[in-house]
Amino acid sequence: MTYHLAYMNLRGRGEPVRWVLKALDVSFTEERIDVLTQWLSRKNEFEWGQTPVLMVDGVQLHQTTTICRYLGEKHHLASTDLWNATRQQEVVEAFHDVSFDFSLAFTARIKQDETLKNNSLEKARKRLLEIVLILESRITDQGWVLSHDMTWVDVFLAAYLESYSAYFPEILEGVSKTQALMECVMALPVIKAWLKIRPHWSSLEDPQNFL
Ligand SMILES: N[C@@H](CCC(=O)N[C@@H](CS)C(=O)NCC(=O)O)C(=O)O
Repeated sequence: MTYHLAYMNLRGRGEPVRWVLKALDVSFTEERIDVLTQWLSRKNEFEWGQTPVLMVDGVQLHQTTTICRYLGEKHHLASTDLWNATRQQEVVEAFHDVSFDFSLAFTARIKQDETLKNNSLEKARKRLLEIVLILESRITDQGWVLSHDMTWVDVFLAAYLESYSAYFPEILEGVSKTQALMECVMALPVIKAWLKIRPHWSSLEDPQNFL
């Protein structure tokens, strides 16, 4: 089985996929497509015209959460209880939905539409403050989302939490289980190693010059 990830030169929706691939310790190659200079000429190569795309033995698999769930289940880093897995997926989708507001904000920034940028970011911030409370209530005493053991869902959420909290650190205030979950995933040797070598934020999404 070969894995090849195609994504933009961004963290964005690619980072959860990268973290899940790393946590599974499977080998994969990655290409980073420059969103400003390469994307438009490459878009047609992708069946659904979007990334991230995971090439699985040369076949394209689209949709961030679908890719991560497939990887988690395939490599046994997943809940085997259908109801728990489904309730975990609720949390996954809620956090993934917020990426839409961030992408709106990025596009608005490129188009120099400050109003849309600020409105989208504020929508993301408010939503995150709500959904982090639901996440907190679903973390078990063992520290994972609706599970005794770590699953791909924890890795996926930790990746988004780490990115989102770089914009809005307040989303981790008062939610100690959520913060601990993120830190436990970040302490995995493979993730720790990735955090040391991964490319810096693209200037497009860097929280330092974004907000
Ligand atoms: N629902 C899709 C959304 C994918 C998406 O919008 N990807 C963006 C990059 S983060 C993209 O490819 N945008 C370029 C385009 O739509 O032309 C997913 O979860 O993967």
